Amino acid sequence: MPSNKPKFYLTTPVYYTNGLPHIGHTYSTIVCDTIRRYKRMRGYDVVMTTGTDEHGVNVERSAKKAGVPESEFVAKMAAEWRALWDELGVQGDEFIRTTDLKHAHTVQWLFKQCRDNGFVYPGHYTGQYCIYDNAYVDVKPGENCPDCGRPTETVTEANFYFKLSAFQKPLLDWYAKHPDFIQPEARRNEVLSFVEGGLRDLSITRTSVRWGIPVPGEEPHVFYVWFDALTAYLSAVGGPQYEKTGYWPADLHLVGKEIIRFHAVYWPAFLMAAGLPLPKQVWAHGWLLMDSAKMSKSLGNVVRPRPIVHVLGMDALRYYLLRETVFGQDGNFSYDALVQRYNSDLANGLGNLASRTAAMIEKNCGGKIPKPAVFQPQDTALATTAQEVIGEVLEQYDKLGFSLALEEIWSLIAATDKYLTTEHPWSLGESEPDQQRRATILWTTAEVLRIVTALTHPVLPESTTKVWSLLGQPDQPGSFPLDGLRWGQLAPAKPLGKSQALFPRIEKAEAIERMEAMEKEEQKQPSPVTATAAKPASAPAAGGAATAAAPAAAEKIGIEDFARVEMRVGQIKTAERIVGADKLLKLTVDIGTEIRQICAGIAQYYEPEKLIGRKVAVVVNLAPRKLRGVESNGMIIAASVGPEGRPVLAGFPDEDVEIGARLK
Ligand code: ME8
Repeated sequence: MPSNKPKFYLTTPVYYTNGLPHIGHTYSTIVCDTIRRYKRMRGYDVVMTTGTDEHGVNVERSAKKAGVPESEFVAKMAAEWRALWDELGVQGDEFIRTTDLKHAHTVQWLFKQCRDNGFVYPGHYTGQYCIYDNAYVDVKPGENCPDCGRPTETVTEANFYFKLSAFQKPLLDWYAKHPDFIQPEARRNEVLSFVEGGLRDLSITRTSVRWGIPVPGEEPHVFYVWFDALTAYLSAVGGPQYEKTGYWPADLHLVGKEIIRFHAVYWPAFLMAAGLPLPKQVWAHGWLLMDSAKMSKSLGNVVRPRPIVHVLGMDALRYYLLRETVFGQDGNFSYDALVQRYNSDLANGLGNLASRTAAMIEKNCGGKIPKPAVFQPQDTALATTAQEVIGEVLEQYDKLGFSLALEEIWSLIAATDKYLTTEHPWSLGESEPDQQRRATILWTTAEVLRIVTALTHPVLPESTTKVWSLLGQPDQPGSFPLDGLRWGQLAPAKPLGKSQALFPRIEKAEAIERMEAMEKEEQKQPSPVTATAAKPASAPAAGGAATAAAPAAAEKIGIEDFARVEMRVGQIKTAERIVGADKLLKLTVDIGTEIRQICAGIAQYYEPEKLIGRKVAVVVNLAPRKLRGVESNGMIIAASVGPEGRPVLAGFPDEDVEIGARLK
């Protein structure tokens, strides 16, 4: 049955698979899951996508290091990411992997739309590339990446360009017309000034990378990471058939602030070029810091979510992350603050209110929700506060103001604790008026608890489900429509449900010690891939372009794979040594159709002058690259002989072969 509810589609970033999740990734995912649950409770038909970004040089290298083919590496890592989100109660509806076939088709389709509309052209690019951030960076050779501080590499390659420069005005018009497109305000200003400063065309394919989605008919080009990764948002909800699912355009892309530019500039430009609808909003949150630095795998200052969940429970982590940091700003992580919040807000706050309310109703009202009698002004004052809190919390949630929303809810809990202290129902006697007064107080308290439970459910899904059933409420709190939440809906006479432990108090030092010990154990664990890897990966075929569904490198290849390597007979025209590179010779080689410059690592074994006129076997469709700063456009085939790998040039001693003849 098609749903007639309004649709809401939101996404987390698709995370790199060359590492495992830390609580920075967990933060984005938990926020999305909270919004997803909240929107459901507001009557939306919600789809949330998360997933993994599995292509690129980093994965090639990590897989090689682990000694497994890339496909095996990413499959194991993606499974780890998925398992963790399950453990954290994250209810992602779609888990997209960029190695999924449906994703490859969507990327290829999107490229075709952009190309058919005249926004793609072939070219060459040389630049400094940061393989860790998968981006060209604006620095000189030898300089480090300005974002992450790690070394950059000089890359020269043939590629396809996307005419980003054509979108400066359309993007600025779009931002002006949709002032909420980029959030928060500071990020919007940052993006505006970047776009106002002028946009350079963007390289969207690579020939130097094997592990990627092939550009159809243009092999060995594979798609550049961002053209590939961003498209995952669309692939997850129908790709080319997005109109059938009805979830595109996305309502919200939630990302960390370091990737706002890709989402707020490149992505809308790709979509405009393809004539597709644009997402409604991109929200860039701040970073979780550890000792004032961004928590990141490369800095090694990460905290993993599992030890926290094991010691304090998943709701404690969710609560801490959403309460402690104002959404949009950076926030420092500390175990001390985490346990402090757990004890004060969850154990002594919500947990204590729930258990004492249930215990008093159990003891005084036969375990059934009491029927209130006459309300006193102090009861109605609390009712008014609760009703106001409902409105304010919904407003804050709508603005993603989680910490303010939780603050409001906890102020209601504090007001209720105070109310109980002043009304002290435990000191009332057994007279009829006393019993009636006690019933009114306890009903009022239970009603606050019901409201608090419904309002906190998106953040604390596990514990609120327990409180909901403790209050004898039907179904799950997640199916309660928040639009209809009002004071006074708690029906009397319903028996209480089973009492379950919520947030047992914990000694701070002991909790921290346990979490830190587990964290150390986790860090010591081998990667899930190296732990089980058995097969060594073989070296990639020269010039071959692996596809997303390509067989593992160690397996046998089909003739069609071999046919991709174009080898021809070439004749060496000139040969010279390269200053500062004692192993390399710079050659010019006639390959029949053109003269190529090729560098060969044979200087220690061949005199340059003796090579002139020699016929050699040349791989001619290899992407150009620089060796010691000298461009090499092809590869000369040589046998590698003996333990030191002495090169012996392959040749044609039996017959005078024609220059340019193809080797098969
Ligand atoms: O950038 N604090 O993937 P990624 C808060 N694959 N959030 C953090 C964080 C921290 N310290 N560290 C990571 C990529 N994050 C690309 C995305 S999307 C089409 C492609 C979160 O694995 C935050 O959401 O590096 C950040 O943007 C994301 O993880 C980066 O994940």
